[in-house]
Amino acid sequence: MSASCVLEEQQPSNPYQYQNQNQNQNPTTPHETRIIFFLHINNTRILLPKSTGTKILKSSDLGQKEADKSLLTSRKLRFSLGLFCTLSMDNLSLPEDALFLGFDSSTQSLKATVLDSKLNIVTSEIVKFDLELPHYKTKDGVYRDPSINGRIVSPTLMWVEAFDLILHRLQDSKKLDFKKLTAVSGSGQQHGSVYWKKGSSTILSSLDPKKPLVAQFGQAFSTKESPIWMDSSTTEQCRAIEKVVGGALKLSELTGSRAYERYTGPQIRRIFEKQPEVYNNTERISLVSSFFASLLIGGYACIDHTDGAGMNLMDIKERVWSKQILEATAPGLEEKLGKLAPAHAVAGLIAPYFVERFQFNKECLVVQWSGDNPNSLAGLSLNTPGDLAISLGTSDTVFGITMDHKPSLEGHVFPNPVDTKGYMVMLCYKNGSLTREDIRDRCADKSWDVFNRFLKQAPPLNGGKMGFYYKDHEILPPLPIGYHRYTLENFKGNTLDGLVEHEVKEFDFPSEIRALIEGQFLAMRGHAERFGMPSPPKRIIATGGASANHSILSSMASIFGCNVYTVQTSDSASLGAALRAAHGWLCKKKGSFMPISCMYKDDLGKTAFGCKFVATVEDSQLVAKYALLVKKRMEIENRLVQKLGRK
Ligand code: XUL
Repeated sequence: MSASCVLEEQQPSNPYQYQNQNQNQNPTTPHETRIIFFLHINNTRILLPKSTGTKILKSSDLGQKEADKSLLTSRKLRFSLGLFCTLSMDNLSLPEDALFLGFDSSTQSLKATVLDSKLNIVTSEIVKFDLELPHYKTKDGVYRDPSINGRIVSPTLMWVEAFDLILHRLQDSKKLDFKKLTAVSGSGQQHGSVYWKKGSSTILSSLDPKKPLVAQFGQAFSTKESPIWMDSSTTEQCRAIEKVVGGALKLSELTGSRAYERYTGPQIRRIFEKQPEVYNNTERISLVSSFFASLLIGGYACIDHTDGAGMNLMDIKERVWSKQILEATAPGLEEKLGKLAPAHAVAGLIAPYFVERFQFNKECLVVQWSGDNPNSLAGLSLNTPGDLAISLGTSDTVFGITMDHKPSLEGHVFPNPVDTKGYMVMLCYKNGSLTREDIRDRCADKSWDVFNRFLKQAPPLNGGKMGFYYKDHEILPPLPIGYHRYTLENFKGNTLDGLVEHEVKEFDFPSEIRALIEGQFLAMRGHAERFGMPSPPKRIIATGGASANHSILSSMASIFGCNVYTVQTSDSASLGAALRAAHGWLCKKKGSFMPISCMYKDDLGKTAFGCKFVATVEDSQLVAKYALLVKKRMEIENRLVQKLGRK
């Protein structure tokens, strides 16, 4: 291999990046002068774990033939790909006719994507829960419990039946030769949990291939309803856990997040308190991700480090369960959780059930499943700290990467699923696509075409009309259900001085639609800046259902002040899972971790992971005006939180 490489040593582009704004630090003082390393292989720029960069520099300092000394002094180092690949690829590649399968078990559907060894999509499938499994009577894939404020669950068995269905669909489509499947992995909605009844490991390990899965798991769960990420019924448990460990910031320092209602630890504590018989009758607690991995290996799979960080139970630095927090959550919990494993690790071989029933290759590896947002990070090949991803799905999320964990009272830090050293940072909004659909149905005749027409009809900045739309209890900010609308009198976009806002009952339809879309992005930008994410980002990669909507993406570009890109499929989570399946297989073959970016080789553009440019900043003055609106919005939002927010 003779491709040219450059090692670039760089200060963080934004020295305040990921600085915790909640500790009264002086925001004008850079908190560190840490150096990050990028490796350029032909046209691909890869963020290296700090230690790898240092190692390469050291080996070159010591006189590696490949090193170009003159560039070393200018803080750039040229060397042959061979040097880097001794640290990573060792000439490993995927077998030519191998296939890799990735699932995504999300709130409203189960999806599957198959990749070939060139990382192109072979086929994909989807099962929509409400539509195709109507006997579970879910709405949006969930039950909203009318008797308990904020309680939202999904029927665990529905996920099992959806798995039967999607596997049969893949088989019937004849587009997938199961024998060629070399590895499979998956993505699950984060935080959701499954409670395996005592004795269920025997059910898992002795599945009868003549029967569907759903017929065999009817009695396997100690509660038939899995709490999911939309649940907000555990505020009391959150405060109690934070109190025991020394406060919200302390918990964030330990686990990557302060206590959040949807996080699995508070959910487990609630089950222990309110349904002790369920807790006592449970032999294993899985996340949605490790639950599906368990089905595939016919035994309990570990929880991976990345999804494990969405539980408020894992020590994020050491990547082990925190004994102190386990004790603060529920007794005897460690035994019920099993072990943790890195996201690239192999969970096990495919169970005989799948070999016999679907003709999987019996050598097929099951790579650890992880959360949906971490899988999206892999699917969007996000590997540069200045880039942000925005996922517009049932939940909206904003995420990026960093090499450090700074505790904060807002947002989340998870281990990076495709880099053993780095972290993923994220903000999450509950009012995503379901709220957009609610307003589309009410104001735009249930039609996206009408919605887009109205969005274009109302001018950018919306003549000073601003809305806050919470169809469900919001996560960020922690506000209850409710819609709040304001008009900013005489807003010209030049100053906030003297600006007065008036609360109003309603807007005309075009203004309502623009207020919703602008409001969602203004909030994201305001929170992202407060959390220390890059501002403006170098670029945004958008994904999720609404990323197919150009009018929405063009608003995103104007509000964030940067170019917006998308990838080939809006389902980046199952795509990322298929990529991680291939990555896990390579790591297993190599016997150690290798950077996932080595798999793209020279040309990301020839794979399913190439990015497509979709929207740009058309008017820089508009970006400046939006900056003022962000400020105003945060002011109003703070007041709403003071008045109505969860305590
Ligand atoms: C992330 C979160 C949601 C779910 C959606 O913290 O709660 O994005 O992962 O599936």
